[in-house]
Amino acid sequence: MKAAVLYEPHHPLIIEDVALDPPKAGEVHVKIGAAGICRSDLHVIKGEANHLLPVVLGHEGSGTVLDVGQGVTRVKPGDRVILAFVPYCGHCHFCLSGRANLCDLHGATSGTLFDRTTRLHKGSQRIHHYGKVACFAQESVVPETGCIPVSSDFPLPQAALIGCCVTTGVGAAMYNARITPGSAVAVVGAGGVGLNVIQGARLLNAGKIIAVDINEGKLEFAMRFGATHTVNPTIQDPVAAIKELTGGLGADYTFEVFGSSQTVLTAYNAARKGGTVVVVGLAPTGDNVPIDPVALVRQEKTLKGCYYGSARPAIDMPVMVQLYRAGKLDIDGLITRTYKLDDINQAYKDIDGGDVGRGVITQF
Ligand code: PAD
Ligand code: ZN
Repeated sequence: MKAAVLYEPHHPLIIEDVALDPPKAGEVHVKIGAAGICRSDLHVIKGEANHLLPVVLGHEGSGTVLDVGQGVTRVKPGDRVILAFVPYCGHCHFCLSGRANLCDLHGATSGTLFDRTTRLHKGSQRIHHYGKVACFAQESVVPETGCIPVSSDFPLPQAALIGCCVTTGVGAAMYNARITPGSAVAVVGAGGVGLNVIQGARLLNAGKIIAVDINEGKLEFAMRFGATHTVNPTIQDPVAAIKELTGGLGADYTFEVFGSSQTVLTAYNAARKGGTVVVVGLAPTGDNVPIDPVALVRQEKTLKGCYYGSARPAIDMPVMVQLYRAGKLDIDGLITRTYKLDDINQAYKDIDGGDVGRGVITQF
């Protein structure tokens, strides 16, 4: 089957035929229906995040079950599924304490399936699976717990986006920050994930929602998803501007959704005393944020990370499906470009070049 393989950072993905072994016990063979273009894959392509190579990237996916391995009970052939990039083992401390997004076994087996082997290979060369999803391919084999069933009339591109940017962004607002009605919110980075933080804040009845981005087009687009104010750091100092918009206090909640020490610091400094700073973006490996520990104490800020929207995919993705169906989450409007798998390198140029919304591969 055809897949896009990354052999080396800073090199284009190679579209080629690779072998995909049948699913083992507890695994599911899926025909990929849609795959979103997210910056997390780009971090690997640009060498900003380390990963075992070669790898089939793609972690924002959806598809249809082709066949299942031994013992699989959650899905059957023909089912439509959202693919979760943190499937859960169900046995570790974090799974058992209700934080399946932090599954230990998943972290320990990064790049392979749970049994530490790959189903992907080319001759004798093993090819790794990004996020145990590896959806930049015609087909994939994924853990059963990485399959979240949706009804067969649910659109595949929208399902794919629930697999990452929607759940990550809305979840950051809803499950991690737990924004209270009327609060002032600032979101640094209004890309695919940031727009979902913005619409999550709108859903939770935030008072002010300030979108911060260096790209004017992204700021305009963010207004459609609920931003009430915009700040462009290339034109004004973002911290001063956010303070001015919040009566000199700073925001109750700030979110960093780009991935750099600079934007983390902006989010941190733009939060008011007692405010909450949620870091969603993945900064390059080795990047450090200079935070004054005494100010942290005296200002009682809360600084926290948020992985996969602090969501429990099996429980919370169906919530995203319901909110979309009820017209409360706009996923259709997020999808601004569609691509063929063959055009994947162009798709990554487009996200890095500043195109608004989300691109999705719909033809494999
Ligand atoms: P994206 O490229 O669509 O959006 C990033 C946005 O940041 C763009 O609109 C940029 O213009 C904007 N930006 C760049 N520099 C600045 C700056 N200095 N100030 C303000 N805005 C700026 O990316 P994305 O939305 O796909 O991903 C965003 C980050 O979230 C990225 O680091 C990705 O790896 C991470 C991510 N984290 C999780 C998680 O579970 N925590 C999941 C998915 C993605
Ligand atoms: Zn993603």
